[in-house]
Amino acid sequence: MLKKNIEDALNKQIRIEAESSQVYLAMAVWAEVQGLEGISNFMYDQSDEEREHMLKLVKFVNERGGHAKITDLKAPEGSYKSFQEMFETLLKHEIFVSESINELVHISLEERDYATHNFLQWYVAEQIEEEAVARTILDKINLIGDDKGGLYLFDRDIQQLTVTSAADISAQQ
Ligand code: OFO
Repeated sequence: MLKKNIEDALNKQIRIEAESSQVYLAMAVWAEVQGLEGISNFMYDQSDEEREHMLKLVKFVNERGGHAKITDLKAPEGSYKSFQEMFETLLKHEIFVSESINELVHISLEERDYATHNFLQWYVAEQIEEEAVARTILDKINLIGDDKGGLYLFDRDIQQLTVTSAADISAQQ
């Protein structure tokens, strides 16, 4: 059975993951409107992944005798001055999510809830990867700057880039 404060903290994370899905969705839509299909598809896929992160938490809370809360969500920003700004926003957001997961891990240890602690390890690893991918993309975008041709090529290659960096990261583990 989940302790109340653990249940509340997990429910807070459910909301954060749902909001993350919305953040990526808003970015997917914006990139699509700008005509950059590769970036847009990447964002749509990430949005689905965030929904899965949320569902995993929902199932865990319910399986442990809690009640997962489905709440209203904060609307994400829907437009950006540039792709650079969009990816900066994204990296900041992922850092915020990592901090939130760290806080949850901390609470689970304080409460000696080792089942929750164990469950959260998947999120810890996932956040390392998501932050690394966001950083890699931002580095590339910063190099490209305002060069339209560079952005076009990047749009074509983004899927490959993220697949490669995820593979690099798992090879390091
Ligand atoms: Fe759910 O990992 Fe990103 O935010």
